[in-house]
Parts: sequence; structure tokens; C-alpha cells
Amino acid sequence: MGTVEPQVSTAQDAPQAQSIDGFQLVIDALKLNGLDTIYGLPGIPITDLTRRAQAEGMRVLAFRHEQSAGYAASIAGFLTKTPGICLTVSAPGFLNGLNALAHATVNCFPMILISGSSEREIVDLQQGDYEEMDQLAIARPVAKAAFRVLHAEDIGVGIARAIRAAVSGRPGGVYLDLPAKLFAQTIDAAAGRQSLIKVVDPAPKQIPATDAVKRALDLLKGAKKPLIILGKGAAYAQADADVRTLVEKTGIPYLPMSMAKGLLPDTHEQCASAARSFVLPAADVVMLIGARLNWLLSHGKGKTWGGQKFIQIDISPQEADSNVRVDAPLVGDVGSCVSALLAGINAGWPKPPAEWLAAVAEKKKGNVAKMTETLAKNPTPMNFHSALNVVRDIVRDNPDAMFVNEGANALDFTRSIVDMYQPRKRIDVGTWGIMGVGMGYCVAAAVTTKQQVIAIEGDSAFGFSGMEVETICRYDLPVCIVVMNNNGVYKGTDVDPTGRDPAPTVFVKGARYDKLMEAFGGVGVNATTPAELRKGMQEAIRSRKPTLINAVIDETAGTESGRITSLNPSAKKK
Ligand SMILES: Cc1ncc(C[n+]2csc(CCOP(=O)(O)OP(=O)(O)O)c2C)c(N)n1
Ligand SMILES: [Mg+2]
Repeated sequence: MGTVEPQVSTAQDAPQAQSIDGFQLVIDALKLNGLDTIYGLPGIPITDLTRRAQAEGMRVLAFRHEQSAGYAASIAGFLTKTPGICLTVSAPGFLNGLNALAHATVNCFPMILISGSSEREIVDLQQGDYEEMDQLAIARPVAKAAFRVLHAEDIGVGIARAIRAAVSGRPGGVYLDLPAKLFAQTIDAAAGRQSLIKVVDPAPKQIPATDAVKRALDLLKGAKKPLIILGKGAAYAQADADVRTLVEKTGIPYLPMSMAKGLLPDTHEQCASAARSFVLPAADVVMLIGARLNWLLSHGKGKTWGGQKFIQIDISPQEADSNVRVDAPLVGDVGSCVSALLAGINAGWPKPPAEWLAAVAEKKKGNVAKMTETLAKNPTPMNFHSALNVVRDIVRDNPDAMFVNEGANALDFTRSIVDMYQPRKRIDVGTWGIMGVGMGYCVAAAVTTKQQVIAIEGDSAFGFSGMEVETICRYDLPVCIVVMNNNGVYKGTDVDPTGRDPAPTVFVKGARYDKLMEAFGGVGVNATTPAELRKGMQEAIRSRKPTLINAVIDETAGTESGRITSLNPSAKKK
């Protein structure tokens, strides 16, 4: 006592030492909730937010276009079951990110688009601010929820609400508007820290009702030709072991939707993918697990289907009956629903009738034999099949690799030829069949899983996000991109009947996409044969270097719109 050192602080800096600003509160609120990665693009008013987040140990991945950052955030949400964070500047940056926000909502991926915005007073009086736009109003119709924070003391609540909205119930895209003024606002540090919320149980389990479980089990038990359809909701749930047990214990043939491929290995004997057009109309009871009866399943009606009964597992109570009658809706999260069903399936559960299983097996055998024959051909020039035969082998030998896929023919052929072996490896164009997800998905897949990434891209599809190869090189990510180069959209053979311009569907002939990768220090390969493609992919996986293989595909090989030609209104018969 009596030897206390004199305090050196001055009256001026004392309040600063005890205050905290909006930047810091945003960073602290995200970190407090385990959100440690930002996918974004800097500029006014969020440049310092990106700098300070990085300085505080967050991973800040800067893209060349916000759309790619947004897609990266959306798929990070799918892969991790926590909201992917995308950060954009006001008006134009926000709009560039908005596409991905809508994509996240439509695909049920948890994502938060955080955007800086201009001064409210000026925006609301339309006085012409820098990048003036009423972003909240514009985001609302495509977001699951949209919030704005005006006061630093509300940042904690704003981020907590955004997290809950993104991941609870049916996940989706959430918009969080942070006006420029908020970032520099300071409040008392202790009060600020106190205002932050660590969200408890952000995605609560939703347990299905016992009578609904019984109804579903009764219907399933009485089926003569049962079928299970696994959607990407089942993949999202991360209830992989229970889903597999349910399929195997019941012995029911199953169809995986595109992003559910690998939930059970595609080579599983109960997998009915190779007999899809047979099982859909023939089945008498179909159990949908995290799959919606949207256009991808022909809305559950028409000639694809056979007027059967449906059991539908979905977290949204509004999903059932959206297209056709659902006889046994089971509302809850996929994990809880599947485990409730399993509890009612004992050793005495009857396997499906042998005739049904034999009929499915027979159809599969025929189609697999046809495909094997096609894949064995080695035409010159290389076509989709001979190239994908190589990709199929590479994926079989590297089942841990993440697999990104977009295009039309480059998508449809790949989906049916390349088997997946593990859950949540295949990520693709999703519910909208959207082009442009490719490179953003590659970055997020590499960053969140640390695995090798293989991307099979149509040459048109690749173009939507091609500049992000620089991002891939900058972060030195183990991404091997294969551009299926058939000189255009669907094929490269169209001509302008007037002879003036190139046709709208064709690109520069013989383009060398591999040179784009070389420009940023990655490895470029031009592959004109399956052997060259194989060597290029093997080397990419061995080296883990950013690699782009320009796979030269016969420009006559594709079909209009790939597998969904029927959806394309055609002016006249070709
Ligand atoms: C954002 C967006 N714009 C346009 C389309 C329409 N579209 C569907 S597939 C496709 C490209 C198909 O060409 P490519 O990727 O080269 O695949 P290919 O069939 O030639 O293998 C386009 C432009 C879309 N699905 N999404
Ligand atoms: Mg093409």
C-alpha cells in the first residue's frame, strides 16, 4: 500500500480505451457464434471490416465478383450446416450478391448476405447518395428473412436473428443490412460485449408426431412396389448412418437426387438410378426424404409417374400437397424423422416383394450394359462419354474428393456416368439449374473440407465465373477444373442463317481455357484424348496444384438443353 504507480492515461484517451465500435462488434458477434470465414469483396463501406476481420484471425476470402463469393457462402452453408457469410459493398456489390442469396433460399442453404449500405436519411429521401439503394426492400422478396441494424448496441441481436433465421426450420438465405454509419459508431465496451448473443441451439431438432410416424410406417409396410427418393435435404441433414440403415433395413430400392448422390454409394445394389424411368411410374408407394416434388421430379404427375401414394419427410409443414396429394406427411428434421421410422422397423419388417426387386434389377442390368458399351468406345474427336469414362475412374479412385458440376450436357452426362461414393461430395447447379456456381463452389469446397476438388464444367458454364481461377491460384487451392469444351452452349455447330454473326450458342472455336489458368501461375493442360485427360487429372490430384484441363470435345456431341429438351419452347421443328 502507498506505493501505487501513478496512472498514465489522460482524460482524452480514457473513454476510447473503454469503447468499442461497430466494426469490432460485428467481428466479435460472428466469432462468438463460430462463424470464422467470410466470402466477400471489399470496398466502401466494408473495406476495414475485411481488414480487421482478417487481423482478428478470421478467414477472409476475397473474390473477383460478388456472385462467386455469394455462391461460395451458400454452398459452405450446405456443407457445414452453419450459415455461410457473404460480405458485399452497397448497391452494385449487393445486387451482384443477391443472385446467390436467392439461390440459397430456393435451395434451402443457410447463408447470410451482409451488405454495407449508404446513409438511410439520404437513401430514404432519394437525395442521390453514393451507391444509393433501398437494399432491405430489394432483398426481402428473395430472402427467407431480412434485417437492418441501425445502432451498434443492436449488432448482437441482428446477427443472432440472422443466424436463427438462416439455419432453423427450412434453411435459407438471410439478408443483413449494415449502413455505413453503423461501423464507426462507438459504445461502451462492457455494454457492447454484454449485448452480443451466443445463439443457443440455432437449429432445434423438430421431432415428428407419433401418429404421423405410424401412418407413414403403415403405408410403407403395405407397399408392393415401394421406392425411396433421397433429396439434397437428406444430404444436408448429416444423418448419413441412419439414412443408410433405413434404406438397408427396409430393402427398398432408392433413387438419389443429384446432390444426394453418394449418401449411399451409387454402386449400392439397392440404387435404382439406372432404372429411373422404370421405377418412377411403376412404384406404388414412394417415400420422399428431403426431396420436393418440383420440376426435377416432374411435379409428381404426368407420364413420368403412376398416380402412386406418397410419404413425404420434410421440415416444412407446408411442403406436403404442393403438387399432388401426400398421403403420409412426416414433418420434422430429416434426422429425427428417419430415426423415428427406424424405431418402428424391427427385425420382422417384410422385405419388398421379390418380383419388384427382380424387375428393378433386370432393368438396371440392361441399362448398365448399354452404358458400359457406350463408355468403352474411344471416338476421335473425344466425346462426353469417352471423357467422362476417365472422370468416373478418377472419382472412384479418389472418393474423398469434392465434386463440382455445371453445364447442360456437361452436367447431365456427368450426373449419370460419374458415380459418387460418399455423402455431400457432389455439389451442382441445384434447384434452379443455375450456371455460374462453379468457381465459387470450388473455393468454398476446398476451404471448408480441405479436400481435393474436381470440377466438371461446360465451356459456357465455366465462363460465368471463370475469372475466379485467379482466386483459386491466389489461395493456392487444390482444384482441378475440367472444361468440357464443345465450342458452345449445348454444341458448337449452330450458324447464323443470315451469315452475319456467330450464332448465339457458339463461342470462339478451339478456345484454350487452359491458358487462363497459366496466366495466374496455375497448371494448364490441353487434352484431346482420354489418355491426356487421365494424365492431367492424375497429376493435378498428385500435386494438389490449381489446374485447368481444356478437354476438347466433339462440337457435334451435345443435345439442345441436355436432358431437359422438353422444357425448351421451340419455335419450329428442327
Ligand atoms: C444463370 C443462367 N444463365 C443461363 C442459363 C441457361 N443455360 C442452361 S445450360 C447453359 C450452358 C450450357 O452450355 P455448356 O455449359 O457449355 O454445356 P454443354 O451442354 O455445352 O456441355 C445455359 C447458358 C442458366 N441455366 N443459368
Ligand atoms: Mg458447351
